[in-house]
Amino acid sequence: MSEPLESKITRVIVKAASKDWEEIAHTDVVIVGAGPAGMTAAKYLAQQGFKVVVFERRLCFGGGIGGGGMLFHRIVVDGRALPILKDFGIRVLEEIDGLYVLDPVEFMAKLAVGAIEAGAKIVHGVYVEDVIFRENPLRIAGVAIQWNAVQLSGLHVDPLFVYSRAVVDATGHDAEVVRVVARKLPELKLVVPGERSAYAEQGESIIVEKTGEVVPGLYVAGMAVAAVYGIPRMGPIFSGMLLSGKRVAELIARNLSK
Ligand code: 48F
Repeated sequence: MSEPLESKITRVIVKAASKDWEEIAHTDVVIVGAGPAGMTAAKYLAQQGFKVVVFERRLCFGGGIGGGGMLFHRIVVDGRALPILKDFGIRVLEEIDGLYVLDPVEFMAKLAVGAIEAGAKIVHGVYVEDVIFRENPLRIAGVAIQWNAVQLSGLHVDPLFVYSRAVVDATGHDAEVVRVVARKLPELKLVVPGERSAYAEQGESIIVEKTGEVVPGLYVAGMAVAAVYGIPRMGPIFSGMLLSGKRVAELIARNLSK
């Protein structure tokens, strides 16, 4: 008797996924969060040949993009982001008063396509709950992961680990990974003040300047930078997110190639 389709579906999915996870277990770069900063970093790293995995706790990508500005279905960037939009094939709908208007749905879809086609792997439904560290000298060497569904259920289930040469906290406004490190590795004396109230022009530029390595092996990009350094928020203008994602990719590529 030939194998019933039901058992074949199960067997094929588990076999293919297991093969994938064997690859994921040891990677070059783990990016936490599939928002604009994380997906931009993923593309620019993967296209240089680095093995990149993005863990996203939700079952979709885009982070804060999808809601536009207070659910009005448009977002904006300034001129600094145009070369990055070009790299991803994202269209500018119009220019109004020096700001370039984008469709958020196209924006998030094409960021994801760009990252995936460059070779990055985006894994949905996975929550990063902790990091791996090594001593002498102290460095971050990967993450502890859990199914987000397990995390939400409150069940006590031990995580699995992914070892990596670099970890990027691109978790947005809460800087979740850096906060865990600040709490669990107190010898680092990290203090995470949280973002400041809105001052869009300042936030847009300081976030890009401060993007980088917080602790050896642990980098921060996007709004997580604002939380780590107490930088003002800027609302639905996304140039800083794209530039921060690209900048963290350049820094990691340089450090890992040394
Ligand atoms: O929040 P998010 O879009 O961060 P970002 O890339 O961009 C911020 C903008 O969207 C916007 C803004 C710009 O002007 O103010 O808010 O810095 O994307 C962060 C993603 O990380 C996921 C979360 O679900 C979201 O999709 N995430 C957060 N914590 C974890 C996580 C975690 N511990 N594990 C896995 N995913």
